[in-house]
Amino acid sequence: MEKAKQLFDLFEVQGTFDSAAPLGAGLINDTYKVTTKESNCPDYLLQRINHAIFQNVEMMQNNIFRVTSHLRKKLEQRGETDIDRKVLTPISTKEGKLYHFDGESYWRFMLFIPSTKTIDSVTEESAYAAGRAFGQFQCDLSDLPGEPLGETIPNFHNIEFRLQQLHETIEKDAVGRVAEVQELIDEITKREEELCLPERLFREGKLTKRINHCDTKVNNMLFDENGDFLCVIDLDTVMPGYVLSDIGDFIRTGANTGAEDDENLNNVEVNLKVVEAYTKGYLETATFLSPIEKSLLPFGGKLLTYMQTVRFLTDYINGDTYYKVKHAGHNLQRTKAQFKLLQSIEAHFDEMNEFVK
Ligand code: GN1
Ligand code: MG
Repeated sequence: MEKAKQLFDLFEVQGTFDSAAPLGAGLINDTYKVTTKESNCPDYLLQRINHAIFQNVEMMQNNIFRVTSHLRKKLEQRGETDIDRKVLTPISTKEGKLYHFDGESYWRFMLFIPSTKTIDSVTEESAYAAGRAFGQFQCDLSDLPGEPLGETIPNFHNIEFRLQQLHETIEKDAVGRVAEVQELIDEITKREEELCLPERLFREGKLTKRINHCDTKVNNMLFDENGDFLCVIDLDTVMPGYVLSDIGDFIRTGANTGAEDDENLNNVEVNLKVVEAYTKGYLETATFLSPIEKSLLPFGGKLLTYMQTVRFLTDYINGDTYYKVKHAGHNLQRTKAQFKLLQSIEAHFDEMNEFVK
């Protein structure tokens, strides 16, 4: 609390600090809501950036600044109202920097968007809205002027790289967990060739990189009191990648009938209605797609679910150094739930492809 107050005074904020309280369910950064005393001053979102994961904070904050400024301009051009609730607003320090480093941690402030909710499970309606929203997001950013955005986490959604990390982790077997997960490793290995397709297409010049959100989990969208879509949040990983990432991560999270870490694997299935609704919304606004990108959209769902299986398993074998965990087997539980979802996607893959056609 004392810390939050000290930080508050370093940033270009309005009003007087009242209180700070933890907020949200992110697996990476620590987030607080900072409330101001005055009712006519905004509240703020304060975050401690996970510097072990986001090693180039300067680059990340610059990306976010460029992206939010560009999105704001697009909203203005469309004559939208209530723009402060439809795009994030980063707050700079009194010295004009987009973050503050206190010698140990990196901190940033954003405007808090009032009267919103996030959702953890979607209906067909909200999936359609999300599809439109993320399609619009990519479309709006497709003409971002200037240099390409930086890769805030190099090779973030590069499946060849993720598999290489997994194999190195298996080699080391740092905490002796490999034997226990051999079956899962075999399942992953069996699919390597198939799932590395986008990287091959990229090398052959058939697939391009565009600006992606790269963390299109359902809970990274804000809705208003009526359940209408407002704003895409968590822009830390906005960077160049394949459009498959964004539809894929949405399918992985929004079209899962269970939880990402569901203990009961019977709960976990792909919800085809949600896939269909999202795809429909997305194709309406993502008007820039090439035929090959379009045809690979369902593959995106498969790829991102596979990639998350690989990433959770890698972290489990590595002794849980990346994701926050609630108990010792948490990453393994997540791995199993993601793998179950992958199997369900595989079983329904033909139907998913029909939606695009
Ligand atoms: C992390 O921070 P959060 O919870 O939005 C992760 C994503 C994973 C996700 C799995 C920077 O996202 O890539 O898909 O957990 N973000 C980073 O839930 O690694
Ligand atoms: Mg997030």
